[in-house]
Formats: sequence, structure tokens, C-alpha cells
Amino acid sequence: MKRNILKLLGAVAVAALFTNVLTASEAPVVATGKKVIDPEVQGEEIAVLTQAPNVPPPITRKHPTKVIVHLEVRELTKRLADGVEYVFWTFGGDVPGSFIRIREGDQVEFHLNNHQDSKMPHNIDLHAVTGPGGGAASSFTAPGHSSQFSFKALNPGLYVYHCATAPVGLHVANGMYGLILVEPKEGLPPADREYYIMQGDFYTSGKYGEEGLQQFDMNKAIDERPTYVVFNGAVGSLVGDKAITAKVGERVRLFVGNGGPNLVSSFHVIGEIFDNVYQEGGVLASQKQVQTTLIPAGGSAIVDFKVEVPGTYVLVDHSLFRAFNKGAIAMLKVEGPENQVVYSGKEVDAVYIGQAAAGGDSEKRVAELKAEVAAEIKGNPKIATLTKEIQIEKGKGVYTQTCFVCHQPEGQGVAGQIPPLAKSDYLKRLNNEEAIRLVLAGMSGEVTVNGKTYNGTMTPLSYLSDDQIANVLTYVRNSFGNEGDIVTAVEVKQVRATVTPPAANQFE
Ligand code: HEC
Ligand SMILES: [Cu+2]
Repeated sequence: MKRNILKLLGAVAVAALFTNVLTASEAPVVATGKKVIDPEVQGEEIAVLTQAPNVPPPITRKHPTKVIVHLEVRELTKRLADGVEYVFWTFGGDVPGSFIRIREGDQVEFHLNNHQDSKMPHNIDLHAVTGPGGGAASSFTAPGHSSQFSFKALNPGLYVYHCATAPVGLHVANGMYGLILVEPKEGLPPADREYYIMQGDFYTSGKYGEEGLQQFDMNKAIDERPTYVVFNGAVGSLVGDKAITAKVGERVRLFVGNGGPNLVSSFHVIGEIFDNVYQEGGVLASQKQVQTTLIPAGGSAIVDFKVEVPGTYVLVDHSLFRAFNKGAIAMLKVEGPENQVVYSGKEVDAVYIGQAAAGGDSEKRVAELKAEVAAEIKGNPKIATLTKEIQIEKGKGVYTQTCFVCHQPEGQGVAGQIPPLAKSDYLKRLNNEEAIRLVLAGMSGEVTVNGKTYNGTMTPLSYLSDDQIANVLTYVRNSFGNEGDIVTAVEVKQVRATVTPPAANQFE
């Protein structure tokens, strides 16, 4: 506890230092109102800003112009995962912030507007800016205020922008980052589709998947132990019917950023090879035929590839526990004719597709069922059934993420290796306490299920939350032809208190 307080004090001290630096350098340039005309620019236009995964259209103009950017800061409660909410601080109402696209040589008149409902002052540091703080020194903006500064886009490339108000790490951890593309004079080679994807790590008071409004956890952030690692601000923001799309034969370009604040991304598209990578967001296609490209925190990369065969391609941070346990999964759905020469046509990524589909549908179903509960709440015995149904739907999500790999989609197990859960006489005999203990502590040694003997090992799954274990057991007890009781989170909590504490607290 003492250690935590010291850490927090340290952070506050550094933050204070930062504020002082900014205030000092800010003082001379505030509100001078001076306007310098760049002789090179012709005309004037308002920048088109887009929300991820959309990208503004390529710039066709052949001369620099004056571009006016209006970017609004909003602090908004939004979805981080199914049932999980977080107060995001945003540039443009979304995480990542609006995509800004300008041309090399443009003179940018930047307006940072901080909405009157904001609780915090904010500013902006654009890595594309040459000058103190990348604009931060001139854009410190209180709630209900607007700041203006101008810069010339001297260097082409794909740049991160972010808030740099103290404590900077906190503003970035709350989602204050986005991308600005300064197109080179000669433009980028043509592509059929362009998308905007940005990774970020989030630090919540509750564990992964713990429902409700989550607070920021400073200690996890300092220790670089994110609860969530996601693309475009939420788990599942680019899966299922929200996946990005393309047609066979098209060239897809991804503008990929990494807001951090802490992690470096090993960006990979399962089943594709990047034809070109503009490493670190520079303007040279610096490498060809790349499997995984490294994207620094506060950095970017431009990748492009032609899609040859239809299917679902899964985008991940190849630090795989981030992908499968913290949310760093997105999807590209490609439609069009099969090409048996390039690929035989057998679908391989069933695991990933199953997971995402279950998540999306389950969320809808849970919402429907919750609405039904509200309607039925007045002392109706039907409530019990509905609560059970909610647990089953939620448990299905846990099952497809955790148990599924071993026990298989229909709980059928694997002959000779993994016992079935479907109609398992063993499971049926277990009372709730024994079943909970099995999931928390794992299982090994000889076991007979439905007359067949198995001798394998199931690893302890104590990192799952009380709710997750209650729901998944309720799900398996009532699926695959099984019929059984509800398992409650309270029961799990009680059993957890009796199993070895270190295992139970492993991921807290
Ligand atoms: C890494 C693979 C793996 C995962 C993941 C896994 N299990 Fe198991 N499970 C096994 C193995 C292997 C056994 C048998 C162990 C033995 O032989 O002693 C087993 C046994 C069981 C049993 C008792 C035997 C039976 O078939 O009725 C239950 C119940 C069970 N697991 C439930 C679950 C649940 C629920 C989850 C997810 C929360 C899960 N398992 C995740 C591998 C796994
Ligand atoms: Cu900020």
C-alpha cells in the first residue's frame, strides 16, 4: 500500500513538472493574434475529418493550400467491451481521434475546441508539427474554450497526434490520440481501399470483462499491465458486421497507429503478407513481403497488400495474449471468387470467427433479455428463468474464449485426450462447489467420463472472474444436452477464498 502511495506521489510530481514546462513555454505565444501569410499557399479549404476505420479521400490538388482544421475534445462514457464502460477523453468524439489528411507544404490553421461539458483542460501535440511541443505549447485549452495556432506541414508521413496535458500518460491512456497523414507532394500509389486502425492499451480498476463503469487504474498503468489492448477504442470494434471489407483482387492500404501509452504493437494480419510496409510511418516503402511489423507507442506504419482469396482475415497484435485475452483482434472480410491455386479453400480460422460471432450476437441477446427482465420484474417467477438465460448467454462467450479450444464447440471433447462436457456423467455428479473448484484449481490424473478413461491435465483457470466462472459453468451445465442448476458469482467467491490465494490473485 505504501509503495502504491509513493508511486502515485511520484506521478503527481512529474505531472507538476510537465505543467510548469508547458506553462512557461506557453506564456510568450498565447493570444498574440498575429497571422503570418505563407506565400506558397493558394486558396483555402476546411479539412474533412473522418472517424475510424474511415480515411478521408486522397488529395488530388497539385499545390499547397491553407487547410482549416476544427477538432473538438469530448469526454464521453462509451463501451470498452460487452457490458464494460469507460469515460474516454476523445479528439472528435471517438477513440482513436478523427483522421486528418493534408498535403506536404500545406499551411494548417488548427482550432482545438474543448467542449463545455469537459472536466479537464486539454491540448494537442501533433508529431507532424515542427515547433515547441508539436503545438502543445500553443493549444492548452480549458473546458468551453477554443485555441488556434498554425503550422506548415514541412515533412510528409503518417504521424500520431495526442494530448500532452499533464499527466500526459493519463490523457493518452484515456484515448487521446489519433493520426494525421501528410501526403507527399507526389501522393501515395493508388489503393482500392484505405482504412484507419489504431491500437491502444487501457488500464481499468476491474479485471478484463468485469462489467459496469470502470475507473482508470494508475498502478496498473505505471507497471505497464494493461487490462485491455484494443484496436479502435473497444473490444470487437472491428469484428463481425463491423469488420472492414474488400473484394478479391483489390489493394488494401491500412494506416496503422499505436497510441500506447505503453505497449509496442507487433501488427500482423493472419493469412496475408504485406506487399509494402512504410516502416514507422515514413514515406519510403522501406520493406516488401513482411509478415509482422513493429509499431512503436506514439508511432505508426502504412501497409498495403492485394487480397487474392476470399475469407476472413484476422488482424492481431501478435503478442498473442493481448489478442486472445485482452481484445486486440480485428477482422478484414474479403468477398469474391475462390482461387484454388492460391488457396485450397478450406476455412481455417474457425476459432476466431466463432469467438467474434458469439460475442456480437450474445451482446444483443443479453441486452434483449435484460430488457425482458426489467419488464417482468414485478414478482414474476419467470425472472429466475430469465436470469439463468442471461448467464447462459454470457457464459457462451467465456466458453468460446476459454474452454472451447480443448472441450470443442459442442462440448464433445477429443477422443482419448479431452473428456466431453456434453452429457458428461462426471460433470452431472459434481455439485456446484466441486465444479467451481475444478475450474479454479484445474484437474489432472485419471478420470472416467461416460465409461471412457482419460489421463490429461486441465490448467487452473483462476484468472477468470467470479462472474465469468459462474456464467461459464451455468452455460455448460445447461448446454450440449445437459440440464442443471445456476452457478452464482457469490458461490464462486466463497470457493475462491478456500483455494490457494496466489493463484486466485494472479491477474489482479
Ligand atoms: C487446456 C485444455 C482445457 C481447457 C482450456 C479446459 N479444459 Fe476442462 N478438462 C481438460 C482436460 C484434459 C480434462 C481431464 C483432466 C484429467 O484427465 O484429469 C478436463 C476436465 C474437465 C471436466 C471434468 C470432466 C468432464 O468431462 O466432465 C470439466 C467439468 C471441465 N473440464 C470443464 C471445463 C470448463 C468449464 C472449462 C472452461 C472454463 C475448461 N474445462 C477448460 C482440458 C481443458
Ligand atoms: Cu487531454
